Amino acid sequence: MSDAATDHADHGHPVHPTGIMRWLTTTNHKDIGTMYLWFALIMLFSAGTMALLIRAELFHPGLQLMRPDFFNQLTTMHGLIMIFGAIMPAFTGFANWQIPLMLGAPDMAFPRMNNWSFWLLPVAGVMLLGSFWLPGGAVAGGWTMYPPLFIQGGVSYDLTILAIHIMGLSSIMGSINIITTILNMRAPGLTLMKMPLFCWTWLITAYLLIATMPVLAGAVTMLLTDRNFGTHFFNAAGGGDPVMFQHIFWFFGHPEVYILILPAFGIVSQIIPTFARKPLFGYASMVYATASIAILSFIVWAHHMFAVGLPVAAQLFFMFSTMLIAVPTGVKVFNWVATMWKGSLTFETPMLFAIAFVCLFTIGGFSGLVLAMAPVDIQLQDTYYVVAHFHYVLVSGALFAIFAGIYFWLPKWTGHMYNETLGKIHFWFSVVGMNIVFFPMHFLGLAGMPRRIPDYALQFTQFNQIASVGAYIFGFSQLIFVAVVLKAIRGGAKAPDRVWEGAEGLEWTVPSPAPYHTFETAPVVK
Ligand code: CU1
Repeated sequence: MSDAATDHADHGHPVHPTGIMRWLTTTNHKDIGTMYLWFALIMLFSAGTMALLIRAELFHPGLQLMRPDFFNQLTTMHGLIMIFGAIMPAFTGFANWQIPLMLGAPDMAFPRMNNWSFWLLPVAGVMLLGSFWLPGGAVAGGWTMYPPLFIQGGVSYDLTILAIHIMGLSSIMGSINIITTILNMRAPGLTLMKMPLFCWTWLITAYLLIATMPVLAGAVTMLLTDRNFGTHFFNAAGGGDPVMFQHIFWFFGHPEVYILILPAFGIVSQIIPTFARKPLFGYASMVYATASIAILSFIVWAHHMFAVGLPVAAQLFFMFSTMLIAVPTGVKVFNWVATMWKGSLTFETPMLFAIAFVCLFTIGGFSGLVLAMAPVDIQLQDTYYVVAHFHYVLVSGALFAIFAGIYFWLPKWTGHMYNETLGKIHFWFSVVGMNIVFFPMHFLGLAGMPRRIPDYALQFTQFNQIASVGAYIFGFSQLIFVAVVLKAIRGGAKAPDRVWEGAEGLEWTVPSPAPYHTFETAPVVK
């Protein structure tokens, strides 16, 4: 019997498995949060490698590195894996680590289901990545899976449908866990309106997931039966309608973009008060703004479909409802700035990423307003302007918030300080690189360059070359991030109880990692 096992046995607790079995069977929210984050990092690098291959092909006009269908496979899988493999699991990792700590709960409400939620993900991840090696290659029709293209593809299309079902199952179980934990397991006296804002944003995100994942599952199931069982949901020749797929898909897809950004709002809302040494400005308005964004996200879906020939009344409705979302989003940006106003600001790496988030996410928000205008959108549909827009939202938005959160909580998670100099180097390469990749894409889109195309007309060359150089700067600087994280895990200066010397209560979480397998062994909160 190992020392650890004897130790546990001496205290009358069950013997815990070690090694790989520990990770396979763990019900500890911290272990599971850690696995989510490592999984997200691996997927980030996989899909990031695809992005670098895309930028390599686009460095020059003409075809030089790959066949056009392989290029389309890269753009499709880059999107699917970044969304479902990198960003969403990373936020779920934060949820697992932080929500029980922030609520004073011993663990998540359903620890065994939590384990299952995580372990479904590597299965789906292997299916998606492995599909590159199937006959015909991976899915090439775009991450949105529009028919009729998606109905015609090879076996990897069926595998992708199954992978999406599995990832949806994982998300729904994770959401049930988060909602139940937040509603039932808060420490005495911690009312909902006193919760750290990160818990609020995840509570609302979890409701969005439960409402939309079944819709996506329905859409891909109809694709599956159209492909294999002779139905004609989306086949006009059989009385179906391919546009109906777009309606169903975007009824999921638009709330999904808020699933990808609301937890980022939550992370940033924890960080800015800490480094401004002031409470968050307008806490209640932040909660109401988050809820408003979530509710509005269900009535804007057809702004992705202005080019399909919507009736004018529908175009106007979806245009104005989309613009309405700028109001609660503006409230949030105002509150973040007001929190910083007259604060005792310091600019460690988490704060730098949070400030970059506020500035650059707002650029993505404004280009979203531009695209919300139906007549403009019809011109810019399927151009690089759209690519620029959603990468400002997802890279300098979601991903930067993830970086901010990792730097912010890593000292509490590992007990060690990370290397601040390396963190700042990572920040500056990321923020400069990110803008070099994506800012020129606005100009390419306005000039008419279509997205998902491996070749382009000569007048687009310069901006594409600039974007590709930026992509390599951004991509390779992420190795610094991995180095910083590994160094902090292995050792380094001991993290103090109040890492950021913030005001008491602003850091919102326990000072050091709690004992292993908290849920089974920890006494009830005293
Ligand atoms: Cu949308």
